[in-house]
Amino acid sequence: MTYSSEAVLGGENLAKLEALGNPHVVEIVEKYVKLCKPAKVSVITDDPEEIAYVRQLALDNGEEMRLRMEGHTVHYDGYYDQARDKEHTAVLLPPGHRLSRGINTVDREAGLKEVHDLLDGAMKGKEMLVRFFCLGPTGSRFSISALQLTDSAYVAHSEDLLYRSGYEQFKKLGGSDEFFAFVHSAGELDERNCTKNVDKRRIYIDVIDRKVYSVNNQYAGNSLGLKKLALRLAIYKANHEDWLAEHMLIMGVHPPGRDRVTYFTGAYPSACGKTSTAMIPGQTIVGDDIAYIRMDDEGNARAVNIESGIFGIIKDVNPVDDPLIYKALTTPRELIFSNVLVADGVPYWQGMGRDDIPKRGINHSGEWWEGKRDAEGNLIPFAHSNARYTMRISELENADPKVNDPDGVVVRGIFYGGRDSDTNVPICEALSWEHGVYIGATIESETTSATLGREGVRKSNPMAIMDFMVVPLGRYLSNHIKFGRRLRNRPKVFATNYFLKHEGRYTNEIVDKKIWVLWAEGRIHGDYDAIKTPIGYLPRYEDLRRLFKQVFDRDYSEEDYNLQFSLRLDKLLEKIARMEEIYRDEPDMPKEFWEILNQQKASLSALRAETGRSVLPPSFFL
Ligand code: SPV
Ligand code: MN
Repeated sequence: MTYSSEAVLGGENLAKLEALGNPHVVEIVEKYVKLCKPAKVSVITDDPEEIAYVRQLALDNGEEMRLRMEGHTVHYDGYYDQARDKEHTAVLLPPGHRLSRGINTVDREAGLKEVHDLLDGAMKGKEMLVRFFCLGPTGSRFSISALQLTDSAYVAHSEDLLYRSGYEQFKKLGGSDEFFAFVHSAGELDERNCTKNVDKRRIYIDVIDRKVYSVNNQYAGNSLGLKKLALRLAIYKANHEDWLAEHMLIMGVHPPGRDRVTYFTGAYPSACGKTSTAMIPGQTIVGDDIAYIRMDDEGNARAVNIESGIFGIIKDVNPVDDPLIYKALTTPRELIFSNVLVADGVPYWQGMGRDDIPKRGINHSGEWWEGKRDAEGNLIPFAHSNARYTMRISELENADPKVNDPDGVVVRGIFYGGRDSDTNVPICEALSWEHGVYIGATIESETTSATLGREGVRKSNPMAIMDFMVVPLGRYLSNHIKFGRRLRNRPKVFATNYFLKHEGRYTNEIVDKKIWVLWAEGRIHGDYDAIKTPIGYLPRYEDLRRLFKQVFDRDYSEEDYNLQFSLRLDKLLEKIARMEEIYRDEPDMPKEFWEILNQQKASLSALRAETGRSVLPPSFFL
């Protein structure tokens, strides 16, 4: 029998599509039904019953399994599909275009052909779900509509937890093609319902046509169109307009004893404390991953979280370090665990603070027992270090009341941070907006043994966004500078470092980030003076001492302060040298970047010559 896409799409589905009054949507859906050849299609509107159908489908088709706790399910990605696949993710590049070093590209025509060949028949025997979402609060000038086609009910279910439904919002497009579209197929599945042909995994981004094609994968960073795939399209759009699309958290900071809230955004590479910053006890969370930022009529920067949920790293979530998330993960609610160990319907993960981890169970490798090795002979840990949880932000006690505000929140401060064991101080304030952009551009992060095998390898990751970059870096950084200059009320920028070490040990406790965040908030309101140094404004000992006492009832010693806030001149100069090397051949860098770099280099070198040592207490500047 020949395949009839018309028959499969059917009258009811088509009627739902046509009700949108958008011929582009109908065209895309028809095109990919014809190509992917699903056995069944379900167009899902914002109707809760239809959304519940998707959730049930993920259980029925075995992509998710129920856990003992009500509402909890577990999903497994294939053993080799546990993280974003940078190698097979590429921007489709038209002839004559160039991107920066480090950004994967493939020729647009060739890439389109390759991925369409892979999608041909990819949904045979499966059900295609057609979903409509809104990136950002509905009815907001920030928001972008998104169309998702996928044969994975897990993907579609995750998107229900992570994004706002957008079928009705699509009607407001008035037939325009100003929306993002994502075509995903998990491809052929194995007996565990995991993608079989991961070697044919491809994620191709077509910024010209505002579409992303993703095939032969399930891990959310690869498969969920609305997450990092949409971020790439948004970065392109923002950089051709006048706004910012960023890999940033958004949080409300609430200083103790004061009746005010100050909103911050923050960029940190993966696994460097972004979610845990947004979740600092006593503060409120707007978002933990992606922000769109625009200027309002008063010249403020305003941010919205384009998501409404968290796809968070579960490793090290325990009652001491992440009490709110831990509580959410251990009480009934709609929640998907991924790649954790399950025994008797109970999930276990690394660093959860329990010492009764079972020696057998099911994990990302299938049936697991202590001592099990993979095909390469490596011991398989009981849970993957990138195991995750997916849940709605509204489930959290500390959800900010403005989470769904169509006007977003006014951004008064921006944090940048990486994993840095020996160079930067725990917190300092940029000397200017341009210096703030420089701080973001020079983020470096050390790899952790959990992810890459070798610990402590520094990688440059400008604005923590390099994995998603689809425009030349120089252009992106110039746009940042321009964006801030247009603002009447420029956010203050802060560099954080939660990972400073001395003689192999962290100089701070995990919870100390709360102090840095509160100090930054106070700076915005003029509560604290600061010490001006070439690398930025540093906190004064007295202010931190008082904050530590007030917040943790801890005596913060001057000795600790000197250790943490000394300028490691040699290390700072080494970092500048690395940046010179990395950026030397980068075309169209903003001139401000080089001015600041050269200025810092000169001041730090002069200090080095003057003091003759690599460590300098900040009191030197008083
Ligand atoms: C990150 O790695 O930055 C994440 C998770 O937020 S992923 O969806 O994989 O991008
Ligand atoms: Mn992220």
